[in-house]
Amino acid sequence: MSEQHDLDRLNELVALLNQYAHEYYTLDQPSVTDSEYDALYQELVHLEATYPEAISPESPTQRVGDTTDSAFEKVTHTTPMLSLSNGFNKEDIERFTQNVEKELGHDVDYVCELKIDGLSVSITYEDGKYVRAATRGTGEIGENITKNVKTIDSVPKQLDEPLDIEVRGEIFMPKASFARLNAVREEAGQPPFANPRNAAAGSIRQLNPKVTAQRQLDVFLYSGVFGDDIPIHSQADLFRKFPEYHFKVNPLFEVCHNSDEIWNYIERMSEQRHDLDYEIDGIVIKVSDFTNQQALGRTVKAPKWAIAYKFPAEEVETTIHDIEWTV
Ligand code: NMN
Repeated sequence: MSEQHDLDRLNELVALLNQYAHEYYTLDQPSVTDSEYDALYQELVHLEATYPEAISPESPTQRVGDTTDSAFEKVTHTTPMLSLSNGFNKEDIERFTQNVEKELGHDVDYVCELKIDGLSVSITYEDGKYVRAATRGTGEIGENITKNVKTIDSVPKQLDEPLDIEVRGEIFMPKASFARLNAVREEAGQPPFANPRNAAAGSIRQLNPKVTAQRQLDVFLYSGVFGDDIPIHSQADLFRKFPEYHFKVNPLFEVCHNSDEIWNYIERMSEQRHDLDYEIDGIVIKVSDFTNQQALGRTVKAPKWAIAYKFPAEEVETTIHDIEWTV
């Protein structure tokens, strides 16, 4: 293929993926499946590696999410909310652990956790009181969804101690709530939601929090921004100690020591995933120790101390093009 052909394709992919990101993040109406999006994204990553001078700041590889032009008030994140680099097979996981250990010069503990298929949220407490919740948005600026997140029962509104802390995690709709919601909608002659992620995103970005309150959303928290007054120094600490603060975490995390143990966790969870009462789309692997995380740093859009393994597309995947969308 000629260089011009490659560059034309590169520009075409930037435009196409930006359109898909807008449909997915802002409109809550994706027109392609995640696997289709991920395959095009990887094609772009490879073209940009060959032609680094053609990388534009508008490229989806250079930015998080989509622009936030919705009716919601904007919130500036004090610490950016990043994306995660993706992996698709055992070799990608091995490359990740090799890079980490080469960069740090020693072995490390990793924490494996389920990648919940919902939408990221940041929740801020001041003096122990729930004060603000925001979507990830562009990673720098999110949407203010304080009133909507307040309707989720598992989100504490008052902590036992007067702490200043921001917690982050994933809002999702359990499969049972999703089935009930769609049954009610069909009964009422309304079009069903396509999947729990889409239903959760549509429900949390309602201008009327009373609608959100009826949607039975839930949350799993997996990170935080806090000071030395909170004795959490690693991802493993965080998962063990968050429940003491009434922050809900997913209990199925495990500490692993190498890529074989990580792959074993991935294989076990791939088998169990359909028995869970919420949807997951992969496994997140993080270097556990916060000092090691800091030493590794970040790329323009993702931490270098974490990777998201994405499950392969399933044969029975719904054809997204046939679904009528609504929020
Ligand atoms: O939002 P982040 O953390 O960057 O995650 C990206 C993932 O979100 C992608 O790997 C993809 O699976 C999904 N996504 C899907 C679409 C779509 O149109 N189906 C668009 C953008 C992102």
